[in-house]
Amino acid sequence: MRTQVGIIGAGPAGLLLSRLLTLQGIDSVVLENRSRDYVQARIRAGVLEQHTVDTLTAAGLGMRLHREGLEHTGIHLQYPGVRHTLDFPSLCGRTVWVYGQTEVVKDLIAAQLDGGPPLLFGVSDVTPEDVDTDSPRIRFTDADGVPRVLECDAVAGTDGFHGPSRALVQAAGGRVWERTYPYAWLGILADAAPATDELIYAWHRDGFALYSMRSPSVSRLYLQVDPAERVEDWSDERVWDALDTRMALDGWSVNRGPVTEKSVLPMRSFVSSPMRRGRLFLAGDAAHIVPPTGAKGLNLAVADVTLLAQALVRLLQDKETDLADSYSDRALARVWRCTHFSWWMTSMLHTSGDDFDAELQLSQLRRVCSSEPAARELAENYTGLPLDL
Ligand code: FAS
Ligand code: PHB
Repeated sequence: MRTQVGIIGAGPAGLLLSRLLTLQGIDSVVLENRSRDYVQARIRAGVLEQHTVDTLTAAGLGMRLHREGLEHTGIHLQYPGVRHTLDFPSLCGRTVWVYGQTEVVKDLIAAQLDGGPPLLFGVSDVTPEDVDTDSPRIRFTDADGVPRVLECDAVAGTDGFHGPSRALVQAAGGRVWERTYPYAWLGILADAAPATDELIYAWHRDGFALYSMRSPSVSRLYLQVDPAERVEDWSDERVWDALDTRMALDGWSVNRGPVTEKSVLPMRSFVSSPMRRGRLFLAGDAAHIVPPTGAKGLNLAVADVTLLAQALVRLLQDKETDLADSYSDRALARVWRCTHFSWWMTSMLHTSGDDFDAELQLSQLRRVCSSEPAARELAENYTGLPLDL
């Protein structure tokens, strides 16, 4: 098999990269080790920055997003007795959209399978080789158990945190930064109309709580828990009660309903540098992980592949290496900005049981809720900064 860009991983990063390359006349093949159903069912991000919406729309993938997505003009920040609204258009002139990552991936896969480049599910033993040459290849076993070799001009490692690509880059020298947080998120999906117009980020001495949603009839909510907590120790009743406690406000309560999914998500910050080795380029979770408090993960993956698509078109069509050579530095500038913002939001909102920390967090929250410049800094980062910082 031969293609110009071999793409490992059919998450948002790999699928969008393939789409963007196709629109520029560059052919690719996407290799995914899971099944289509598995990939489409993974419940993950929910908030899209405007540049993500614009990128998907420009790539011809915005129809359902504009029909079913929910445009949001702000968030509520809450601490006991106060629920303060940050109005994004007045603070920074931008909005965000609520449209589940599952839906983004379904739209990307549907477009790929409707006349797009090859997308192979259920592959195994995926091994990139000769990435330090101009003729790398990817060895893999296809879904029928047949060993294959995909000859390429470039390889995109969009295989997420547990994929094989990052290790290849690290083996050639590079470094990683990692911070594991002393808490996790217990997330639920519920068939319940959201009891709020905007997302609620709530600080409470018992722990952080987040009220999000997927549609006018489906709520997505999260609770800060100890990383060792087991899902089976949290009955639906216990979850709803904790959410009501942590987001309590006179005359208001969480809207309950049948819980359809419940899981505990670990929280870490992780950055791997550089995001390139020869003709192997990393993008998305393969290179970085942010705690989901800042709603950056998916949007950062989209920003990476927007830059990477530009670099690969320049390299493979114009035979110019300038954008390929600057890709890692340009991408990492945004990665560190989003890593800082996600750490800052997480540190401000998640309690440690320490009273000194609590006073610092409450002071920071009061500052953001009372100072327009402080609120603007949050709004600009949350709604998404320009592609090139
Ligand atoms: P992905 O991990 O989505 O995709 C990588 C793909 O590569 C996967 O399909 C995987 O199966 C495949 N792969 C792996 N190894 C392979 C191999 N050897 N061969 C072939 N294929 C291979 N972000 C937010 O903004 N908000 C959230 O609330 C949020 N919640 C999250 C919850 C969880 C449990 C997780 C894990 C992440 C969450 N994220 C959230 C972050 C998430 O949205 C990621 O940022 C996003 O999925 C990144 O997309 P990709 O880089 O494409 O990686
Ligand atoms: C979600 O809807 O899943 C979501 C929203 C905002 C976040 C994290 C997750 O910060």
